[in-house]
Amino acid sequence: MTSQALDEIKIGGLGSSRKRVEDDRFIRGKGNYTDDVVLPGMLHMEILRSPLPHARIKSIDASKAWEIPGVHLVLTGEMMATRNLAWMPTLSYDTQAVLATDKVRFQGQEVACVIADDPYIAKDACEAIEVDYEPLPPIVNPWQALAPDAPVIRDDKVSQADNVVYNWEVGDKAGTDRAFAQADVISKLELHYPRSHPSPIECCGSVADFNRATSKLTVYMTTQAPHIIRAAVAMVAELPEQMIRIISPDIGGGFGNKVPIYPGYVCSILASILLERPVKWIEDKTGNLISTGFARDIYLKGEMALRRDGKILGVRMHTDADHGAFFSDAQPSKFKIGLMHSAFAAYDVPVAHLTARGLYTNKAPGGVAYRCSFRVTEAMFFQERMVQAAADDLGMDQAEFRRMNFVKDDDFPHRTPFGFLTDSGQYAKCLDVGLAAIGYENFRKEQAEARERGRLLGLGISTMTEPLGAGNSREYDILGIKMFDSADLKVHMTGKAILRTGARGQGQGHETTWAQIVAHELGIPADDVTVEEGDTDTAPFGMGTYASRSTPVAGAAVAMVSRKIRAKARKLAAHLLEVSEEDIEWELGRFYVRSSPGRGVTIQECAMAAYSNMPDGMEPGLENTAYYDPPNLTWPFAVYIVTVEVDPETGVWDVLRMVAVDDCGVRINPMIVEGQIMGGLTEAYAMSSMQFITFDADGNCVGSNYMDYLLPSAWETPGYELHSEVVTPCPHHPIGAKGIGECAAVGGPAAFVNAVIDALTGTGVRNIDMPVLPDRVWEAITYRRDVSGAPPVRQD
Ligand code: MCN
Ligand code: CUN
Repeated sequence: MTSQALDEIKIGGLGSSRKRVEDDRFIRGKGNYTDDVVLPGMLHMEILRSPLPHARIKSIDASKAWEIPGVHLVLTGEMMATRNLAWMPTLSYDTQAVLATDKVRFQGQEVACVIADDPYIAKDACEAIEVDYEPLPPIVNPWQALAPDAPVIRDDKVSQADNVVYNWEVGDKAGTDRAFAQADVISKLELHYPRSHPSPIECCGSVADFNRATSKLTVYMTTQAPHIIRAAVAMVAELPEQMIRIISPDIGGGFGNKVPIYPGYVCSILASILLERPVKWIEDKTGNLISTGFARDIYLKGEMALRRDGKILGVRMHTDADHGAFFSDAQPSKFKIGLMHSAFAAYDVPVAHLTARGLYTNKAPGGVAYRCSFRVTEAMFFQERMVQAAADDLGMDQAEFRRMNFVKDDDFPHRTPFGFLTDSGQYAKCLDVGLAAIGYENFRKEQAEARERGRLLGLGISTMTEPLGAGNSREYDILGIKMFDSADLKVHMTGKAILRTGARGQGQGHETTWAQIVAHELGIPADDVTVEEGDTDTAPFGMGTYASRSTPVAGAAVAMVSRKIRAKARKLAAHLLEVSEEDIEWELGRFYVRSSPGRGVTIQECAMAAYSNMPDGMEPGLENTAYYDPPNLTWPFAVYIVTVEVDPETGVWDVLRMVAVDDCGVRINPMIVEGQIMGGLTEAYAMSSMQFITFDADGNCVGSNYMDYLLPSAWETPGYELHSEVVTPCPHHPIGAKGIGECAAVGGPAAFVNAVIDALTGTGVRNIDMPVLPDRVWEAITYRRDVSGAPPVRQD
């Protein structure tokens, strides 16, 4: 008797490059985004934003706005204050103004809201509001924030006498000092990782609908974490949690931008409660670019203690992070600077010390989220730029220096210098695959020859390992809510199923890939499994999608709930086959009798029996829920290698080739994984080459539109050569998968910058801050000096 197991690839199981089912509606323009939601009697809200970065509000006169026909409500900070809603708590234990009362603290800050019959009336009415500002000096970088005579931005907080948000440290200071005392060579580098913005195609928005008759509040909103919002609304607005329904419909890209809670959400909810009508708020592009979820904006002073032969003896890092006016990081770790201390996790560094300082400035709050796993992007960028500088200082080969210092394959589990526990990886193998693909030795020869003819070629290597997953619940929580996730699977009598999770995809393809895990575990074809996420009334409680945690946590829950279903189906099979459960074997899609493999029942037959022919005493139905609390984070690894040619006359640089070797363990859907990598690499290329959103000396946001803040089109985007041959399954994940959603955006930027710096070998230039714009490269080449990108930008 040969096996009757189903062909896993054919049913769309693990490893199948199944087409994305959600794309069916997306490419037909049939997605259902927040702005598509239209409710009877719905009103529209617009926000009046501050034109000034720092000013005292002397008065707000909204009387002219109230007089405009079609205006239903004007909300100001003063009115919010009467309901104790002028300020809201942030996820980082700070407070943030919902609508400004005392001062405005960044350009674009929310000052008032108008709710009207349509958005145009609301916008006109916003312009009719008269605000009398008394300008204060703006602070646009940490050095200004630290100056002894700096104005205190957060004078609303009694205990705040300066502009320091936090001082934090981790590692072994004394041990690190000893390592530096013994070093043959000390390599130093100062860097700025500039502000960047996730800029999803869809901006933020909400439609709040409070029904006085039922007391139910339904909010459609662009959130990556609907259950957290429900809990926050319940706690802050003191509404009963079962009366709150958060629906996160289709999301047009999140990239971290849709993790935080924004004033617009709060105001639309309050307006709906006051007016007893649905209220829609849809942010415009400039509003999105100037006021929401910035990332990075952090400075590094890095030092490496090195032995002459190339061994890293110790690492010292100090970071100054610019958090803007409110510390509103929506990140789930207990660490003030997120997971910055994941730096050097892939290298065998005996001892390290990190100090981190956070500063308030007159900029939009942010600093944390953008395809990042919470500062890991900065950690890996700093690490790989420092590693390149160290190899250069030692006169060592870039690849050799990395290989020599990598954690070895048999050194796992490995305690990183800052205390994480990594569990698996094949770092040297990934590097070898990358070097072979790019033709490393050949390129180095070509580079030397080209240089003799005045052509500048460069090669940049970057590696990354990322702590992906958040939780486990022991170490990760949001305001005390533990980090785990969930899946709920209902198998109907005809063998079709619906799966819901506590995650909320924003384009990552969850509707496709979760069904593949069910297919792998149960043999139910993926096409027979509908996946639904984002509605708190139907989905099991979960922490949402960020930190590439969906596969590590919710994806694991999908496997676990499928196994629960299989365990019950096995009992049903035994009943149908009239044998005892111990005599039953499983192969994909089918249970059979061990002694007589031809006698079997399919999973679909078991499903039917669960509703029509269950054994006496068995609870009917075939449904279950699993909550999954992972024992550790997952640790994917990647090597990115870029070659470039720099034009010495203009500073323009072109990417010649880019090779990416990603090891994210078992791949559920190889095509989707490749899409995630290509998207991340494109964002990395954009950040390193062209994206410029900064502040001038007067605190004006430069780059608050897509003429200035550039998104690369297919024309600018280089081609990528992806390699998938290194697979190190995650030892603790039920299907061996590790996260992938952010890896390329995390590890990519340093590869591009390292390549340009490598092309300038011999000029003495050690750093050009991102974005590595042609004029910066030209300046570096012409004046043989480093080029810093720290604001305020020069006025010349
Ligand atoms: N996957 C897989 N095999 C693996 C790992 C993942 O097939 N070994 C699949 C997953 O099933 C999922 C996708 O790849 O369909 C991404 O999975 P995962 O790495 O778990 O990441 P998340 O689903 O948690 O997505 C979050 C991550 C983050 S934090 C940002 S930011 C980001 C990113 O995803 N935002 C995105 N990628 C994005 N892609 C799109 N299109 N839009 C965004 O907003
Ligand atoms: Cu940090 S951006 Mo993603 O984790 O949503």
